[in-house]
Amino acid sequence: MGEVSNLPRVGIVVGSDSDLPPVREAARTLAQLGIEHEVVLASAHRTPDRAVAYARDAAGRGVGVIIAAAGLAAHLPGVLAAHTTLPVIGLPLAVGALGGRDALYSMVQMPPGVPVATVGIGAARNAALLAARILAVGDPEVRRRLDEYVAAMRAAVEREAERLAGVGLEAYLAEREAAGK
Ligand code: RP5
Repeated sequence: MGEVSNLPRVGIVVGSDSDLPPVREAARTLAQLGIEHEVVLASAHRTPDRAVAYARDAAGRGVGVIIAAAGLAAHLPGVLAAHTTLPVIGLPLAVGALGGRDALYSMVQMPPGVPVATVGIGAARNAALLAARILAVGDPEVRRRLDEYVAAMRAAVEREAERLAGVGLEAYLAEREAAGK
């Protein structure tokens, strides 16, 4: 798959470098779809000026969607959304004593007027796929790649369903375990 564009079209913003491992799957999914992206460290609390500057400049730099990942009292997506009209996808991370519920609620309960589209706790792949779906509205090449992605996913499940029907539960589970799943 070649690249759709050389400029980053999705900005993945994390609140801490400790958030980088869980967002890796978002970056990999975007790469799989050939969508240029950048990963940026900017905290709403520790480096608020940096976070605001990123949000203000993003559209002018060609970014079309922002994914904002954070844990705990996760104000990052809301702060970014307050400083841009780009779509912002909140990715709550399972950090700390509340296992990500705090981050989820911080992101999903935005005041009217400043929306954040929030995915599930740790759902990095869905965040990337949602960003791709948003870009696909105005980009047939991204739409084509998403259609291919969905077709491949469907084919994989069809193969699993046939195998399960063929060998039965116990053998299927043994194979699955042997494959390290
Ligand atoms: C949040 O606090 C970050 O998004 C991170 O998930 C959490 C913990 O940050 P560190 O203490 O690991 O830097 O702001």
